[in-house]
Amino acid sequence: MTRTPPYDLAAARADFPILARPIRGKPLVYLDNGASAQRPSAVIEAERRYAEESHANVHRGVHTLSQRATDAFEGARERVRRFLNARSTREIIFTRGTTESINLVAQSYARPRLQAGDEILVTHLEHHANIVPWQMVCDATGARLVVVPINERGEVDPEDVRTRISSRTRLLGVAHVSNALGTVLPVAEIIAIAHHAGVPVLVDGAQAVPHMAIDVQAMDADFYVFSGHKLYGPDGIGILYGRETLLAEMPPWQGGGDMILHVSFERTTYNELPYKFEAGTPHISGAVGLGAALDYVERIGLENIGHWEATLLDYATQRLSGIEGLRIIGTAAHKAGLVSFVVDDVHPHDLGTILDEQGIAIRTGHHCAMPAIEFFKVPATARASFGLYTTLEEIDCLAEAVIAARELFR
Ligand code: C6P
Repeated sequence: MTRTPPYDLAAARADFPILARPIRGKPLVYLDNGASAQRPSAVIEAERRYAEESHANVHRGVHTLSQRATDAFEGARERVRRFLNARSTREIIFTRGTTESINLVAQSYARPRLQAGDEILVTHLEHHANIVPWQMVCDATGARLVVVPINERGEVDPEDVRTRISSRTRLLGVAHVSNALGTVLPVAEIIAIAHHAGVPVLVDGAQAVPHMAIDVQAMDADFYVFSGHKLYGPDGIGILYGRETLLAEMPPWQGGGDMILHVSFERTTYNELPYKFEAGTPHISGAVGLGAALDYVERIGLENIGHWEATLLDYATQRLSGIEGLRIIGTAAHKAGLVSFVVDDVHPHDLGTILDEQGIAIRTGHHCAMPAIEFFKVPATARASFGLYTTLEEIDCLAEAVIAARELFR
């Protein structure tokens, strides 16, 4: 495998001002992109320009700024539609992020349909955001959560999805990429199996969108959710894609301004899609920043980014697995750009603290995926997650710092 990035990596790094800031007097080695990616100047500038030139509330005023703000906001919605290849902007709902998107589907799609004895299916490697909202609606309705197992590499066998689906299964929630293990799940195959049994599928795309092009029509997802901040965009903004026929049948989740057509004390009628699900003033500048982030990653090319991250993953796997006492957690055949690991005699939190002293940012803990981590019988892992600006030299820094930490604790 050639180890040359398919784009100008130095130029891409220069697009991210924070990467030039020393941390604890050392050059920053930012390997916590799975938690939140950094923002390029194009995103920071787009938000600033919006605030300086176009800000007002959306959908409300006849004045020029309100119209400009509305155009910017709705332009961002169309940008997201193209990014996901959704059929219509009516299928694109702005939310605060992945977590809120899943809660919206749990409360508005699942809860009104669930009866005692019904089942919601999830896999063993889900993030808490794709477990707890379902547990909450199960508690409220008497439905139950059924879990599709993972194997010792951290993979989900689609056949196990088939055998866990019953006549009571009402929805399947599945990650596209595991944040704790890096596994890329065969979501199109899993969706086909679920649809064969008449079960709709929500795909948690939080960890997938930064690494690969997404086509919700090709994969046939019913719901697809992600957050702006993991995709080089702002925090506090995210997306719920929903198939229009399903969204149309769902009641609003939150009530307030913008989601109504007419209000009286006797009866309120609701706005059309997508506004029915967007109560209150939205995060307008966040949507603008998200649109700029999508422009940015598509300019570099998601295929190019995925290609480079595969090289990084391959190199990191080689370097780390060569370290005595280090065990990689999550060894799926198909992984995205992150490595979770444990090191004999060094608690992951200690490792994270020691690495921080050298300007190296990794995440340690259960990564909000406790069942997945506990499956591997470890209390926590250290996780290095890569971005489009990660270099091979940064992986060398990581490996050398891990070796030094291990020496320290011996
Ligand atoms: N995972 C991580 O370090 P929010 O917080 O709503 O933007 O995203 C939640 C979420 C949902 N699903 C998956 C697969 C995720 O990875 C995350 C966020 C971060 O892995 C923070 S816990």
